[in-house]
Amino acid sequence: MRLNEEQLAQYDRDGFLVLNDFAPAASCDALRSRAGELVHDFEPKDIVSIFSTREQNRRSDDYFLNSGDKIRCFFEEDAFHPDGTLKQSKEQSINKIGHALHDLDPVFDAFSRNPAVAQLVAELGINRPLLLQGMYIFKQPRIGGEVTCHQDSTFLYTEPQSIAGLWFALEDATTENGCLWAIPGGHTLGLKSRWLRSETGGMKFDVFDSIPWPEEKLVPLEVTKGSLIILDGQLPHKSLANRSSKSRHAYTLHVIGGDCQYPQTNWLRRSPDLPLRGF
Ligand SMILES: O=C(O)CCC(=O)C(=O)O
Repeated sequence: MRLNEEQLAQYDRDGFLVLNDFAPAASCDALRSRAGELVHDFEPKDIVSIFSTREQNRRSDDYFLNSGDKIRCFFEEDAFHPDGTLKQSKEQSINKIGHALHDLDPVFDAFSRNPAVAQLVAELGINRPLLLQGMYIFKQPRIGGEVTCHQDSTFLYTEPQSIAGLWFALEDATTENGCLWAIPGGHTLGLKSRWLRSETGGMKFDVFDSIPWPEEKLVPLEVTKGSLIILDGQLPHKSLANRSSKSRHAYTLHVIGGDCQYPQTNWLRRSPDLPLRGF
């Protein structure tokens, strides 16, 4: 698939682009099935890490901060009863799997490095692309947590800004089950903050602009299974909690330009044994 001039202009103007029917249903199902196996094999024991965008500082546990070059499962914030038991099955309690699925798992590797994805990234103008982050998001029925409004460059920063997020819908995503919302043109508002490693070992936010997002401008990006949403790294976007009985699985791949500087203060680090790779 080639992007036409109108689509490129749209991406430039809005900071996002929706491509319907990008991935065949069978490829979506292959990822879903593989994610199911990974969760099945996941033994929580005493590893209970929760993914929450509300409490980024408190949740900055080592299990999360060392997951940039691993495959790890994170629970939904609402997964547990007060006594620590799960409200739903383990399979319906995981918020996401991250963050090196694209390098460590053959099924996700093949999907991520499909020539159609490589061509698309080239057409977006990302030079010497490197695949930085591969993440599977479940948005579980009833307990799927809200992802508050943010810019991906806050968390994955390069100089100059080069990151693009590829968000693949593995199921239909609607306002009912927690689809993405975005502020058209919001990528031109500037980067509001960076989440970075502090000198003392933890994480901190460097805030450049504390004016709240104009959330009244958010529009829902309802898409069907197989659709791809491309997100500029500076585009403000969010997703609401999923209180419906349907899941909303998605796979996201974040790509950066290999000529850009990737600061070691970013949370996502790779061991020298697993350097970043392109397509
Ligand atoms: O899939 C979602 O609900 C949100 C994902 C997102 O915002 C992100 O990965 O940056």
